[in-house]
Amino acid sequence: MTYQTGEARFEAIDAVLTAIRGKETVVLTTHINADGDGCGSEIALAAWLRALGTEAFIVNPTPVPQSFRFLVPDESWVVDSTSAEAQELCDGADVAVVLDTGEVQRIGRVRPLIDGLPTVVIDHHPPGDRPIEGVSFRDSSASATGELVFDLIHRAGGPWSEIGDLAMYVAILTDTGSFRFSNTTATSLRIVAELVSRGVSPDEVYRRIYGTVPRRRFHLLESSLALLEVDEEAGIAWMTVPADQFDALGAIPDDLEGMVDYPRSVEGVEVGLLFRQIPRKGIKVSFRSNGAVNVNALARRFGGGGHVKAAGALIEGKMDQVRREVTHATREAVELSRSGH
Ligand SMILES: [Mn+2]
Repeated sequence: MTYQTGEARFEAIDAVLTAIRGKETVVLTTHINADGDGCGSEIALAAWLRALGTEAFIVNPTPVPQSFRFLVPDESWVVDSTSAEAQELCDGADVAVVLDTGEVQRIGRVRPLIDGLPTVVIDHHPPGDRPIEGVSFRDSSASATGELVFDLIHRAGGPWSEIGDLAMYVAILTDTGSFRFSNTTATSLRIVAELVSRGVSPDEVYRRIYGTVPRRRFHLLESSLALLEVDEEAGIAWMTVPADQFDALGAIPDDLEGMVDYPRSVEGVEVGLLFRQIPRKGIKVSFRSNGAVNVNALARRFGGGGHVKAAGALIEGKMDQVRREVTHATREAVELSRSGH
């Protein structure tokens, strides 16, 4: 666990503040297929930097998902990483900040863009095999990177902004599964309490994120649930997203958000898995653990990674074969945990 406490924590925050404060242009990025925490953290930090007079731009390896576009106050904040403008912007920037990941391969096409820049990492994932070099503020005990951005702004003494408060709230809300997952701590709740007291409306945010589900998502869920398999004895369950339905419905990766919670939430299940075929790339597997099994370690065996209770991997091969191998390894991992190892 990378948990910077006491003085070390303040030193890490101060080093980040020194690296990004008073700069003319800062580029912010996050991991491929940004989630609520990735988007929320970078928008909150961008809002803070902009309030201080810094030109802050978001350059992500993949577009900001539709469900989090409402956080972007102005389209000019976001620059398409495939555009010539992005290259020009990065060439002229003072520093790059990577949020919600610390791994080189997770920032995809943005990596060459920021290669020559001093880099700052703000992240709550356990460190991976290919860490991004630079000044860093990491804390894997934080529920969300949004918490770390909050700490940073707090240490800096503000300024706080309406958009920043909303973005940090969304970051923590989504990464804690609406304050249900085990990463929800007194600290996360204290932070969101402060955000709510400053004006964030939990009800409004909830409707914005969870009350605007495109209809196709229910059809995709329906056909995926039809493929739910449970091995009660082994304590594992898995679901497969049918590729033909995914295409026929015009679904996007966003539509799979939270789907792995279905197999995970089956009574008696320790690990839930979701399988999806990605054209020309292989099989994307999501791992969710109820606590006994470290799925970060499990996913790493297949070239992936993530958190102890939530991880993913992209595995080359055919669906049947990958599913067989992964469910086999998962059964073993559950068995091992049950035998007390
Ligand atoms: Mn996160």
